[in-house]
Amino acid sequence: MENSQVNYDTLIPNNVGLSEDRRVLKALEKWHPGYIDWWKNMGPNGFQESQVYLRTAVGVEKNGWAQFGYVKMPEYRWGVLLAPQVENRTISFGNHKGEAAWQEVPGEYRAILRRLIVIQGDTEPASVEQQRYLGQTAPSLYDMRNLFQVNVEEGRHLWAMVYLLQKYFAADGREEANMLLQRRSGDIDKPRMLGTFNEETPDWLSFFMFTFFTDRDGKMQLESLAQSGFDPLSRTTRFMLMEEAHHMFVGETGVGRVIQRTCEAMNEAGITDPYDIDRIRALGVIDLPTLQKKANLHYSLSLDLFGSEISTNAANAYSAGIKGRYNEEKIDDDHLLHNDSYPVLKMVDGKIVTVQENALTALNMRLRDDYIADASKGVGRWNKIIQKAGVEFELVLPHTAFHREIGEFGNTFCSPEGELISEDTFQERRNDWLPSSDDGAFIQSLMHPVTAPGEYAGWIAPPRIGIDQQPGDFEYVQLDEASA
Ligand code: BYC
Ligand code: FE
Ligand code: FE
Repeated sequence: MENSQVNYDTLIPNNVGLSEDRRVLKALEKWHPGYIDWWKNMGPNGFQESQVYLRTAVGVEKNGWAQFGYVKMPEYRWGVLLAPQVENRTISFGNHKGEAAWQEVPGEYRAILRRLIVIQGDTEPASVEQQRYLGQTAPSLYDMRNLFQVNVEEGRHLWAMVYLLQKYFAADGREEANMLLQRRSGDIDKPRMLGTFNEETPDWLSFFMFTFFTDRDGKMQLESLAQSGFDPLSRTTRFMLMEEAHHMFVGETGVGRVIQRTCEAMNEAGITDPYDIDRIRALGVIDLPTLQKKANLHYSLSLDLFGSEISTNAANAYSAGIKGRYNEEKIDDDHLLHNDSYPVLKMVDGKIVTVQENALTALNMRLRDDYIADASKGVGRWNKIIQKAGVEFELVLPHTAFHREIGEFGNTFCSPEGELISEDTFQERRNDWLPSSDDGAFIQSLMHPVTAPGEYAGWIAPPRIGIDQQPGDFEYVQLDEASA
């Protein structure tokens, strides 16, 4: 089928006919060395000469797009891959509902589209920067390989957005593409655009929580952009979503394996009280209350990524046909939302209440609700592991208003249970609810690299199956001398 096979003729693998599109090919070839520089300076620290068992996309069809093999990360075939074009696709929501999807950028929506593409693009390299030192302390070669797989794919997601900027936005697109390589996570002068992407990912538990909670925001945002009337954006995000599934797998199974190991160690030692923290930590595993605190942190940071509950930006993007809802086509309504309302959590007279708001301006809140439902299912699966081990403890998602920076609750203080409190009370209780520096130091004390094939650090259980069906002692990363 046309467009389903990836062309490796040019330096940049692609299924968008780059070899016939000289202008865009040249622009991307010009951008490429800067990208490689960025990768070498800001990508994984060390391991650049190691052979890593990675999957690379060789096609874009649902089955059989991935090929596994050893590759040095700087030689990874980052490419421009769009999901196959849906013939006669029409726009399914907003003021252009029923019209043919756009193959070019409509002039009137140029600014809003560019902004969304730039924000999406900015998060991808940001996450690689946040995770760059983790290879040094990987609990196994399996985990190290998964980290690097996530990293190269986030790099490819940057390529995906840069292609759109170079192809459809001329000079200002080129400028934005360059800026995406200039900003740095956590840099005071030129930070990444969204708050969460300037936070640290200091240890592997944070990495797993991040891929569970923050990559899941990525999933929800990409699902909304996959609905876009701008067809190239829809196609590129649809393909990104296929890669995204693995990132959430890494997060969910990563935390799941930590939980499993902790419960096993408690059972072996005959410890039944999950709050017997000193004794549990002495076993070299991470106690469940600390896992809860890490979850509280990464969940609340991720909720901020949905923007304000009430947003005219979101309403405009929807009415313009640029950004839809999660599962837009499966929703049974008029897909215009002019006369609909949606329940929104708000601060009214010092209380948290539910208010019916215009459904268009409440779209961020709606997407956040969909996100919460999705994340809750994963937390439920973690709790099954605890239950099965016979330990009495339940992980819960904190209240939406807990520890927030953006939106309705950005200026309030709230307990994880949803009780509004004073700032003083919040500060007093902070270390009970969020990881303290002692918690951080304890977790850091466990972060010793384990690099023998088939071996795992004592704080995490081995995975149930290998990547690409490989056996337990498979050498997922062949360390080079500099990294070994
Ligand atoms: N931090 O109307 P509002 C991923 C700004 S993750 C800082 O409430 P809107 C990934 C906002 O920009 C997915 N600023 O919000 C995951 C606006 O500023 P301006 C990334 C923030 O626009 C893991 C002002 O506040 N993709 O892919 O409706 C690893 C008022 O905003 C924040 C996207 O986000 C914040 N948290 O919604 C790797 C999709 N929140 O314009 C990758 C594209 C808001 O007044 N982006 N602001 O200067 C969007 O759809 C929207 O821009 C947002 C915000 C949902 C982010
Ligand atoms: Fe991504
Ligand atoms: Fe991701």
